[in-house]
Amino acid sequence: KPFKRILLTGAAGGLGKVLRDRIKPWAEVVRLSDVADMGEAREGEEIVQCDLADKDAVIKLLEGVDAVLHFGGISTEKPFEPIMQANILGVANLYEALHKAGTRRVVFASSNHAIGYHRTTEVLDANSPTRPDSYYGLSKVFGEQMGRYYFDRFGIETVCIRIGSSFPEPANKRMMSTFLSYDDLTELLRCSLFAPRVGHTIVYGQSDNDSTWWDNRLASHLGYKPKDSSSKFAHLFPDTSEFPAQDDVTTMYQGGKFLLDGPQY
Ligand code: NAI
Ligand code: 15L
Repeated sequence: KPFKRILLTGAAGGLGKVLRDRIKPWAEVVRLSDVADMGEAREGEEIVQCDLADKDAVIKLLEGVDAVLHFGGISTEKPFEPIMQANILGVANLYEALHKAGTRRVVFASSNHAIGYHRTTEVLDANSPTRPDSYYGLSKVFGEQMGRYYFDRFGIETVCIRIGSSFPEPANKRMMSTFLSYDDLTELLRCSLFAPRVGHTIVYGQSDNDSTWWDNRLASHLGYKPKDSSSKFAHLFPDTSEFPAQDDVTTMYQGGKFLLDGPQY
């Protein structure tokens, strides 16, 4: 198998559960971590339950790890304090630990909420300015920049995937543009782990949707070719009224309903 050991953080989460079996072909050992319970270790797995905010625990967690899929952390808007612990301190601990361990590559589950304050009438690429729509989005910007700093300083490579909406199917009309199928997510992770050189790459995690706000040409070195499209779910949203609706911020801005929240300091 290509890697001796890869680490998946956030293994008890929605995407972690989906990925647990799918990433097995890529490593002799898959180390799974989360602050929540992950059940028993199965064949070819190691389980390490810990809080990303616990520096000593994270330093141990990274020992012997060749590559990281970093999906752990808070995944929606919350007050600043918990975001700071899990997503800001957590990602700082992670990078320091992987530098100590000699780990060479990270795939970071960033989010569209790093750019959520851009309008849905714009098309963005990897060079577009970040425009976080929440403390959550800000913490993803921090994570992306942590990866950039550790690449410039130490040559540790990171692919930041600004995931759109990765669920079994789109839940609303916005997600027709942001949808990322589980198969395409898996393929994007595979490309991110195995492309020969990624440096510090920003890529938008989206399927081949008919409507898109994101242009991935600047990440073409990953070789990612999505196979799915949200179009097969179009029948779920028969309402053909204008999108974006000018009186509805959840359709005017890419971050959708995150625009309605916070900040709750
Ligand atoms: P989730 O909330 O289901 O999973 C996140 C996991 O991280 C949970 O199991 C949680 O226990 C764990 N976690 C939280 N705080 C922690 C801490 N302090 N220490 C250790 N573990 C901690 O979220 P989901 O949907 O599985 O997302 C996974 C990752 O992908 C997240 O980083 C999220 O921000 C990102 N993402 C997901 C999107 C989606 O559409 N599902 C869209 C954009 C980004
Ligand atoms: C995210 O970053 C969240 O983790 C996920 O729960 C969804 O809200 C997604 O973005 C989205 O924007 O649809």
